Amino acid sequence: MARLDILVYPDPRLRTRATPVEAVDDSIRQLAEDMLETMYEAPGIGLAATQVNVHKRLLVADVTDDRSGPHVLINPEIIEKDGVEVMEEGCLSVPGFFEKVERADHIRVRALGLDGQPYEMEAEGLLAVCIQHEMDHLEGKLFVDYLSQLKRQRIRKKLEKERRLKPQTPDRAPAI
Ligand code: GNR
Ligand code: NI
Repeated sequence: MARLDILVYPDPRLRTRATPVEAVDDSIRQLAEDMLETMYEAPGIGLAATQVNVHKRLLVADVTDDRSGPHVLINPEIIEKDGVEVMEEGCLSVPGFFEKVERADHIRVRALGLDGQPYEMEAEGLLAVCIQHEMDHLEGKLFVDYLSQLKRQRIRKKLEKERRLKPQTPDRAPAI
């Protein structure tokens, strides 16, 4: 098990469109496990591979209070959506900001499970919102894209400033 680093807006890597998982193998199962650990530790109710800089179509979610409802969705597709829900959303890649976003409140999703087998699930309320939020990440889309340009720019500027004030962890070790 490993905890992964989460990219923070406006990191351009969050704009990458993820590609389908070709084979559900042990490396994918390990990634899903690491993503669940990272999500629970954060804590968050969902996490898309995009957020940990892996640009594959995989997401995890658990909207329960006691970590009793983990979902792993590989190559997810929404096959039905219904109704409208406005919910205050947050994002681990946009820390500290919460804004209302409108989404479908009932969805039916087809995905591959950790065994590589296709399955379908229905979700409503918070889980439906969460899965739509995660699937947006896989398209390089963030909840701030639904806000006004003014709000989005305010958020971007505050997070850029926080990043400048924070000691930087280099992507690779410096070559001395
Ligand atoms: O932890 C999270 N909470 C949340 C709340 C309302 C709507 C969506 C979410 S998802 C978010 C975790 C995250 O950033 N996933 O990409
Ligand atoms: Ni998010």
